[in-house]
Order: sequence, then structure tokens, then C-alpha cells
Amino acid sequence: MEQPVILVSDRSAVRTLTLNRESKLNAANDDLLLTLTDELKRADADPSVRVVVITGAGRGFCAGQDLGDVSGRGMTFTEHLNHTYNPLVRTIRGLSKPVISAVNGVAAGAGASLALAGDVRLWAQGASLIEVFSNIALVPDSGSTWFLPRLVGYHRAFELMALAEKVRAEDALRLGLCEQVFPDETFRDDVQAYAERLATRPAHALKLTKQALNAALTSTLDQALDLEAELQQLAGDHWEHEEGVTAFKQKRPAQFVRST
Ligand code: T3D
Repeated sequence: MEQPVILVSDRSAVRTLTLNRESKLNAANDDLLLTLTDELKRADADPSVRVVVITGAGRGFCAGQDLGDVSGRGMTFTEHLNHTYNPLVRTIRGLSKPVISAVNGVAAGAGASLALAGDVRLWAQGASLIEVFSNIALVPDSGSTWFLPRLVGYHRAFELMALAEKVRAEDALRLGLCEQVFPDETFRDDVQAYAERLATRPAHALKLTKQALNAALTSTLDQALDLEAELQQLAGDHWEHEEGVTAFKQKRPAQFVRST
């Protein structure tokens, strides 16, 4: 029987979506990309989910486009990107809940873009990232040209893309490509613990924070100040704010998770 391309599992308020084409280092075919996008939307709509984790089965995170699945697909490159990768990246960035890219192993090509696209990037010690596109004479896509220079600057991004050099976890941390590196042996448990901690934070405020940060990446200071003022009203009117202030005054931890 054929394996599902995306494994879906829930623990506490954390939904984990696992890319599941292990023998190809989770290289992406259309089924994987479209299913992942659908599952992200499903997680966003599910009130029991507060954090989404994207990770890979086996020793790879994602080796990018499945190079055995390209010919005869009946689409131009532009059409294919607009049909698969671009909606996926837009869905991750637009999700109202935090998305963790849990990079368990090699992330190459569009897999590197996925590794960068999460709100939080957690890496295993043995993980690596390669902007591998130039090895097959393609242009970095799926957001890599947008994410990488914002993280490391134009020149470092160009070098990584032109030479397709492997970035290992220690350097990724130094360069700001990830927030935390965990030992390989405990990686999946460490990711779960991190995600559960994030799930206790105020979901509504984080949704607005994500909205503000995404907008700020392409806005002026004036626009950012205006949007902050608008979103702060929404946050201030929400019960989470009242709970946070009350908890502070009562010298107890705030309880931001409520059964509705
Ligand atoms: O719309 C469009 O099509 C444009 C979009 C493009 C987006 C892209 O992502 S373009 C970039 C595509 N990806 C690549 O070029 C990466 C190719 N893979 C590699 O360079 C290497 O496999 C890695 C550096 C990722 C890992 O190397 P290593 O030595 O750890 O593993 P390996 O032995 O090369 O790979 C293990 C298996 O996975 C192997 O299969 P085998 O020989 O054991 O049967 C290998 O063929 C397979 N595999 C790895 N990457 C891909 C793949 N199979 C198909 N497609 C792959 N991308």
C-alpha cells in the first residue's frame, strides 16, 4: 500500500506535519506540495491546534523538487511554481498560527526555502541547508531570494546561492538561519517541548504579531507605526490582555489557554 506523503499527528495543541518520502530525502512531488498546503489550511481552521510543526521523515528534511518527477508534467516552470510552491509558501507566511520549520536533516533547493519560511526555525545538530539550485542551473525559488538576503545580507546570500555551499547547523545559528539547535538524538522531543511552550503563549496576540512583522518587512516606519496602533487596539480589547494584566497583578502565571 502506498504511504501518505504527509503524516499528520497531534500532541497537546501541536499539529506535526511530516514530509514522508524518506527514500528520496522527502523530495517534493505535486502530491506532497498540494497535500501539505491543504493540511496547513486544515490546521489553521482547527481550534484545537495552536502551533504547527513541519518536519521530515528519516534523515532528510526536504531535498527540494523531486527531479524524477519533472518531465511530462504538462506545466511550464512558472505555471508549476504558481500551482504548487508559491501557494505553499504564502500559506505558511499567512497562517494565523505559529509555524515551526523543524529541520531534522538536509534542506536543499525549495526544501531550503521551506526551512526558512517558518516563524521559528529549529535545527537538529546534523541538519544542513543548501541553496542547491545553481547546481542544476536554476534560480532560487519558493521564497529563497526573499528570505535569505534579509537574514544574511545580499553578498552572503549571493555566495551561498552561486556556490551551493552546505551550511551546517553551527553556522546556521551564527548566521541567523535558525533560532535553536538541538542534539540529533533528542531532536523530535525537543521540538515538541518547544512547540508546547509556544502553544501556551497568547494565540490572538501572536497572530497579530505575525501580521505586524510580515507587513513591517516591506513597509516604511510610518506604515509600521500605524499598523501597530491599529493592531494594538485589537489586542487590547481581547480577553488575553485582561488575563495578562490580571495575572501580573496577582503575581501568578497568565493562563492564555481556554477551552471554548
Ligand atoms: O517547478 C519546478 O520544478 C522548479 C522548482 C524547483 C525547486 C527545487 O527545489 S530545484 C532543486 C532540486 N533539488 C536538488 O537539486 C537536490 C538534489 N539532491 C542533492 O543534491 C543531494 O541528494 C542532497 C545534497 C540533497 C543530499 O545528498 P546526500 O549525499 O545526503 O544524499 P543522496 O545520496 O544524494 O540522496 C539520497 C537519495 O535521495 C538518492 O536516491 P538513491 O540513489 O538512494 O535511490 C537520491 O537520488 C534521492 N534524492 C535526493 N534528492 C532528490 C532525490 N531524488 C529526487 N529528487 C531529488 N531532489
